[in-house]
Amino acid sequence: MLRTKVAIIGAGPAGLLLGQLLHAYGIENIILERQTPDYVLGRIRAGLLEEGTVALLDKIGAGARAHQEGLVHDGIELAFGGSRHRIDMKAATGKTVTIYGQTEVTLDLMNARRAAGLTTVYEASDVKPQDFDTDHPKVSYVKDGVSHEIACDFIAGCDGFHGVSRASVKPSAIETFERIYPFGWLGILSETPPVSHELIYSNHARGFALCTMRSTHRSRYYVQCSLDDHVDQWSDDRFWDELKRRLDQEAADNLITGPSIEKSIAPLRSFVAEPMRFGRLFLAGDAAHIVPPTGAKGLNLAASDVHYLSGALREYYDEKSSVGIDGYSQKALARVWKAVRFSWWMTAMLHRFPDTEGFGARIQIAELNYLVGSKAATTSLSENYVGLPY
Ligand code: RFL
Ligand code: PHB
Repeated sequence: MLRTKVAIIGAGPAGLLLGQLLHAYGIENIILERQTPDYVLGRIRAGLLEEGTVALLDKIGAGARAHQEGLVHDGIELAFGGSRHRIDMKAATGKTVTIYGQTEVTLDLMNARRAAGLTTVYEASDVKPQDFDTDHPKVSYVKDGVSHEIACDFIAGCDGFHGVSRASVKPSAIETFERIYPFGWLGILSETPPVSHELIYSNHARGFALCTMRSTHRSRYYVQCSLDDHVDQWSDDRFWDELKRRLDQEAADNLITGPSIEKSIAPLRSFVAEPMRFGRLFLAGDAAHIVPPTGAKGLNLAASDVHYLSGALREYYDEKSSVGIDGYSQKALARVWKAVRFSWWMTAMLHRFPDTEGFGARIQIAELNYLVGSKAATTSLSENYVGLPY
């Protein structure tokens, strides 16, 4: 039987970052991933990193490209009532955010892992965390039709929302909290320069829209859509037309359109599982919680979780202390819930809900006007958006 200290399930950002942090602390680990490396790299998801996330990449020596190629943003724009209003986050908090795609973060982490000679088993099927309520946990899996087992001290479930880790916990040990929103986001990626230097979040009677980017020549745009919509109902022309209608005149006039190179629909949900530790199994990232993308917090929460978890495991091995691992769940959840609240609030303020008409729409506009006109409200938005301290 193979043996390691920490068996990590999932080679998304949470699993890969955890693996490198543990390696930096001298704690050996193996990652098991269901998909191929190309499949993992092909998932177009997050685009915005908090300073704390970039600092973690730096800590493990994988931050160089994020600094070279990432776009540092000092603020965002909020569009409503036909005009745009800038929120200067750097002035409010002294902090910035970095536009750098999840695909690039994942690639940098994969390269760091390969350079360090650490094991990742891709295309591992039937992965099962076992005996984590004993002192001798193990993970079984099948690779190329052959069954294997890894004996370990701890299991880290970094396998996303649909993973096996959370599903392996007996239902009576876990409590979940969920809100499903009555709409989705239709996103496209195009090889076109972004319409504006900074992100534009738009509240519009036709629904929310977001203008973001991956680089100075690659744009990412989203429009709120119905949960019943299918991507094939959305031609590129229809998408561009709808986006323009949801932007202010200047942005609509400046928008450069082009063929989409990716188009997908994502449902929006808030979800938290409590606790995040079950004996010798820890959950981190999307395996434990989901936020709607409106606040750009998902990937950044995965990073703060694994920061806490790696620190707790370092304490366990270096100082022979269980204080860190005993406190992991509470520490992580305190930050998670603040981001869940922020993402829910941003979502509620910016989207059209079935009952937004009339009163609800007026309240949204009043809130947005308050936000851009009040230093206290601008600071509150900013400190959450750039990322609360770890
Ligand atoms: P992941 O990325 O889902 O990785 C989990 C990995 O586990 C593997 N896996 C398994 N492996 C072995 N056995 C099994 N049984 C397994 N089941 C699953 C999977 O194949 C996968 O490789 O979770 P992780 O690492 O926790 O990372 C979380 C982030 O991916 C996620 O929070 C963000 O993408 C969310 N998100 C955003 N986050 C931000 O911080 N900023 C953003 O701007 C942002 N924009 C977004 C987003 C997510 C979006 N979608 C599509 C959900 C925009 C969108 C549209
Ligand atoms: C993205 O670039 O994909 C992105 C940015 C900010 C968000 C959501 C998504 O709030």
